[in-house]
Amino acid sequence: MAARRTMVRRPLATALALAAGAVGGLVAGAPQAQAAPPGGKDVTAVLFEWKYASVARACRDQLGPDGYGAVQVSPPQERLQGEAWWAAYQPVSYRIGTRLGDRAAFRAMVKACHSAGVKVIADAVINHMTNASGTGSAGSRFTKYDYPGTYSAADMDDCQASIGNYQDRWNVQHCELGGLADLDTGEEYVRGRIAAYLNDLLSLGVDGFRVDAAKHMPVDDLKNIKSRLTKPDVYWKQETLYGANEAVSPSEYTATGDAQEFRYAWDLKRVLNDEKLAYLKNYGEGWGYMPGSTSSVFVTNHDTERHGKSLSYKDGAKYTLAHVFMLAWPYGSPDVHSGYEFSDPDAGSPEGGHVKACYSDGWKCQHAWPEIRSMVKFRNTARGTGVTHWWDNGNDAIAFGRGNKAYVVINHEGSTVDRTFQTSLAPGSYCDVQSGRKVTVDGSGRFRAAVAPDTALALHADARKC
Ligand code: AAO
Repeated sequence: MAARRTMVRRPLATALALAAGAVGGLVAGAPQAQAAPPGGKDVTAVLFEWKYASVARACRDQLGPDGYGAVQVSPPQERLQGEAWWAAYQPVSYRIGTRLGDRAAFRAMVKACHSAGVKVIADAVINHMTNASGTGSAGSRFTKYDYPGTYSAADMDDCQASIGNYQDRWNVQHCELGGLADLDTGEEYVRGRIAAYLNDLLSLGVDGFRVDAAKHMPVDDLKNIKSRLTKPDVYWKQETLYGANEAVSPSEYTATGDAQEFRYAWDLKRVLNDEKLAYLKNYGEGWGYMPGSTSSVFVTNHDTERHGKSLSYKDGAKYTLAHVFMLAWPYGSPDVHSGYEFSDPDAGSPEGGHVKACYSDGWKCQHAWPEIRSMVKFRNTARGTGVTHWWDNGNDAIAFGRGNKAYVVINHEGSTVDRTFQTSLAPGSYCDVQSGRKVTVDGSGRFRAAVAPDTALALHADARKC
């Protein structure tokens, strides 16, 4: 359905130079995609389907003070009307206006988060448009393939069948994901229109994007679109599910930014449920995952917590301990998903996205759980240090240090682990940020502790007193 393609293609070398030159940033040596939102704090809180006014308050009262580097907000573009959360992934136009807030609310949220030292990552749905028809959340009329003022049928991709074969690259990248109207991102007008939307968000102060359904767009198309941005080095986190023997590989996308390593979440569920924490000793590249320097990781996201491929808040201590591990372990750049209770997997966020208070109306506020929020500063303090003094009991109790900056013990056994741990920490008193208890490290870097079943202990150089 594409109009004759008159795109102006940058020679690959130029695009790579642009991409490489632009994304330099955090990784020493060869220019790499950033493995974190710009700046020295690499933990992102994903406030899933939160109203922007509530996000602003969270930035001020929680995320900033707790040391989160960024907040990821749900798609701001006009969407299907309706309460189901997945309406957010059915774009109607690139106008900013949804149940979560209008342009003014979005702008105010970015300002408030920046004032709190928190960067803003917008979830960007740019692979497709809705397959429904009607009036959108900002008042635009539309039908499938015709979105007046944004796209017409000529801008849709060449295949109007649903994706049915992940072993066929053309099928995955030109047909319709779940029947959603696939945009021809190889076409000049579409590339320009997407870049204009992203540049509009950049003009409102956005610091990065979560690129939805990235693997359904050829890397070259995304490179081209990114090169048109007013900030080509913007943080670019791509949703790319790994699939064994699939035609499209997530690692292709690290040429333009970070790629999400889904196996991290899927395998963590298996290890916490059925295997041994001791297996985590080489977690990351040692398990065949993509390089941590350009990988985005999470324990769960809004899809996996619903279809069961990862742990979820319903898994209790396993879920909490998985977060303690993720935030203490130096692989990748972590997202902490913060959602709401659900029994109906389609249910939208409570109260239209308004968060009166954490732990009310069904809001889970995982980002604020003491065991999780305390590990954000642990991670920030340990940044740049390697793993030292790994210990495990051959089963479900592990411990490891991060240079001379931090040390963590994670006990997923059914009994208390009571022993002396060897660290590289300076002697003195520390606060165990998990329990709030005082721990003393002796002159040889050792401390004795009894760590109860399904709990953790975490010390770091910036928490000497409780
Ligand atoms: C759907 C229909 C619409 C309908 C709507 C309402 O498409 O026609 O109107 O329901 O009934 C979300 C919902 C969808 C919903 C959509 C729009 O989840 O149900 O549409 O909103 O309302 C693929 C994509 C990936 C995508 C995922 C859902 O690659 O990008 O499907 N995720 C994003 C968002 C998601 C959103 C969309 C995209 C759409 O995060 O919330 O959808 O914007 C394999 C492939 C993956 C593939 C999965 C699922 O994964 O590799 O690429 O993801 O299958 O189809 C093993 C395998 C691995 C497999 C994995 C599955 O690990 O190794 O290969 O299991 O988890």
